[in-house]
Amino acid sequence: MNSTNNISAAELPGTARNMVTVDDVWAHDPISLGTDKDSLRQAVVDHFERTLGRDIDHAAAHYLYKAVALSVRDRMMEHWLVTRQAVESSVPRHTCYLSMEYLMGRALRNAVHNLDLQDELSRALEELGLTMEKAELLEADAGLGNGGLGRLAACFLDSCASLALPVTGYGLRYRYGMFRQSIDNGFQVERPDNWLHEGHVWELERPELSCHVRFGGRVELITELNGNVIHRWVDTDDVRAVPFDVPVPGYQNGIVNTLRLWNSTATDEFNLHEFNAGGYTEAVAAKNAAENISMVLYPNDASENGKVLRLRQQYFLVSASLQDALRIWLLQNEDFEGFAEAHCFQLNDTHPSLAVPELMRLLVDNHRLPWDDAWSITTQVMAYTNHTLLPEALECWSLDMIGALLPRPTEIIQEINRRFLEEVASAMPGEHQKQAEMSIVSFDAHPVVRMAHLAIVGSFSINGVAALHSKLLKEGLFANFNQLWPARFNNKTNGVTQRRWLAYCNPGLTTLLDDTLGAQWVGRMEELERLKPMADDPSFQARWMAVKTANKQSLAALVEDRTGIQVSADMLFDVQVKRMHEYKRQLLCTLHAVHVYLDLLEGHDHEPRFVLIAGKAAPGYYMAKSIIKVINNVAQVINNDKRTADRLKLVFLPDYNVSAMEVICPAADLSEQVSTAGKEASGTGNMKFMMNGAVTIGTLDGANVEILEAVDHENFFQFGLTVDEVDGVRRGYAPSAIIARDARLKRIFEAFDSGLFDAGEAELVRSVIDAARSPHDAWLTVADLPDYLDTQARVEASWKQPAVWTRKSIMNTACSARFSTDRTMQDYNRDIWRLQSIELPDREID
Ligand code: 26Q
Repeated sequence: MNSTNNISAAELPGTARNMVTVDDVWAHDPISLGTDKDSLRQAVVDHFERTLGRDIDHAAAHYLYKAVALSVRDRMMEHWLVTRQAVESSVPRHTCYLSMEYLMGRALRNAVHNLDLQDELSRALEELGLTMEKAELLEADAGLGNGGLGRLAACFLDSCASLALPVTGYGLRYRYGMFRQSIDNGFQVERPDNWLHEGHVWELERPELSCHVRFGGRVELITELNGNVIHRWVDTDDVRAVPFDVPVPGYQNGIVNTLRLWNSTATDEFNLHEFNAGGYTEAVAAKNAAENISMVLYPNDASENGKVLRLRQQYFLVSASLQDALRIWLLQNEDFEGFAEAHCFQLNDTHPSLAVPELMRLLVDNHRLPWDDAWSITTQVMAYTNHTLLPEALECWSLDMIGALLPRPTEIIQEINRRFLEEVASAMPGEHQKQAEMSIVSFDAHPVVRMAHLAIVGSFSINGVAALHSKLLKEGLFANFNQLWPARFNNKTNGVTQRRWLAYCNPGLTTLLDDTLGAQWVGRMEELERLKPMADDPSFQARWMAVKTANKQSLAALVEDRTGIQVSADMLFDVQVKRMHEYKRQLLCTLHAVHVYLDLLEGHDHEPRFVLIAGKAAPGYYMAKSIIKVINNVAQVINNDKRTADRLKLVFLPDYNVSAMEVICPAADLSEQVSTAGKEASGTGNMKFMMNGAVTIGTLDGANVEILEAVDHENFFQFGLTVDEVDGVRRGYAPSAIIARDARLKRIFEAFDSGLFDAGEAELVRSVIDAARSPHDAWLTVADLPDYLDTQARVEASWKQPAVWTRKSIMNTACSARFSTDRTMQDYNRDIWRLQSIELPDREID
């Protein structure tokens, strides 16, 4: 920026009413930073020497990444400022996406491509004797999420920025993200993910926008002179919330949206109070308690009930984010007239559902709105997305615990519930059972707050994440609510961003698509349909398979690097990567590998196959961890057998994360999506694989149903029980009878019973295998196994005919347009958010 400018940090936008405008800033700095090769090279050198104080010839590798990232960040800054001002000052409506998780992965490659810097920057680095690839690998993954839900939030942000939608992400800046997984003697071992230890180039701390969040204390009733009774929440332990902003660049459109992550620190007042009481150590300990809130991501992808720290995290996110939204509103408005029309808060599952009582509290207690006005606003702005059908994953908090931690929000929850139950009683007179079922606070001796009910009652929109999932929500879990408020329920099928999950992670295929279709497909996925006529063209097929083979070689290198196991790119790459969970049935895939292995030993030939499994188990989920051990035991036997070495390999790849998936999904031939029907809400890995030309073997579950609809049976290997069949099979389920009548199953289970895969852990292995053989197995693994083995045989028969297989592969990519989050975001925007796209000031964008 020009040195003559006279704008101080305190005057920057968002801090005061007399805001500096973009035009003011640019009047001082009319010349944007150069994006040509020479400017970029100079920028990298300057950052090495001036920002980082290193000598380019002798700098530790990490500084190379940092200097490159800072140079890219500089070029994002002015776009960020312009976008922020456009959003805060001129868009009529804005969405705040509230999520406990954002699984962003690495940022550099995405930023470089979205700013269209890749060619010039590569050339600049080449002149410095460096490469982009090398720089990129030095960035730590931002793993602030568990899996599907967190990555979905990241894909949403990318698509919103790319569509110029005014959407801000709000989340927590966890000091430790998703744990790092290593495998020791076949067992999962967790290590902390200290992802910030070398600093995080992409975040900007904004202490001037900090706010306080209250905990504990008690509620005082005060009668004012006019007779009004007001509630004062007093004697609280306050925590300071400090925002760190992360830029979210759109795809070559000049937009840079914001992900605002809250960091918790102690407040000065709080310390002072303790110090005055002479309690130095208590004060330091209290500071710890405050800082603890954003310390660590809970590594469960199904709710872990009852942990007070988790509740503190949820309220901290919600309170800080809503205070922020109200602060911004009040910069330009005197009251809350028009607030509802200008906002939407999208709740990513029930985790932020305390937003409902918190917005009420802020409006009623702090801003003195009458209850009915505040409720009208709240129910016009909140929208809830459900991500699970598993009843055990529905969040409930003990009323006692919430009441102690959050006394005033709890009173508000109870008042919301009282009014809601009145409404139910008049809409469904005499149906006491239903009233009890629907109540936000359960009617038990030890009442719990049902967070899904709180979210539903407070929201104008409730959506599931795939067509089947949304239908099952309406018919099952939320049937009573659907009867009361049918218009609130809707479906928004998930997607993935084709930029990260195709264009950037699969440059080989991108080049082929660019050559064939023109580069505009990246912004308009429907263009991929034009591949269909080429699906049988031998020369196109040859190019297609050459790309796939090269990608398989890259994955093979990663596998060898991490596990020492060598696999050939000629093998069928059969991949199941996702969180470890019984319902996802990694066991099916493993049992099939055992089947193939035993076949080979008996002299029946098979096509060479590489089975890759990866995923993390929640540290407290004993069964999921045991399954990892079983997979590793089986892998150990198979991979050490010279007789089958050129035919079969089974690998459990440790530490699955976003960056690993960027290497895995371009290399897969077969995508395993084999959950018990009715259990997987949507799945999104299924979409990443499909886009990259993998063929799915899958059950009719989640978004698999829509993938099948898009590609047709010819290009999808469907098997297994349907949702409608599952309950029938459960009654009188006798897995041992199914095993007894199928020689293949008998042989598999006998191999386990023989101790072949025990590796000194007979009891553990037996517990996993016996669970699958139990009539109480909720996941019906054995019920689906015969059809699964048959279907794998059909897979192999197709794989034997390269032209047939390649056609399926091409058709999968060709039909993947509807699984872009660009489509998903347009659906949310049409039906829920109703945002206008951001209009940037009329000036040239590089
Ligand atoms: C809740 C309370 C306490 C501790 C942890 C949690 C918790 C955290 C994460 C509960 C659930 C999650 C994550 C759930 C998740 O990832 N669900 C997946 O969401 C995807 C995106 O919609 C779907 O595609 C998957 O089907 C669904 O399993």
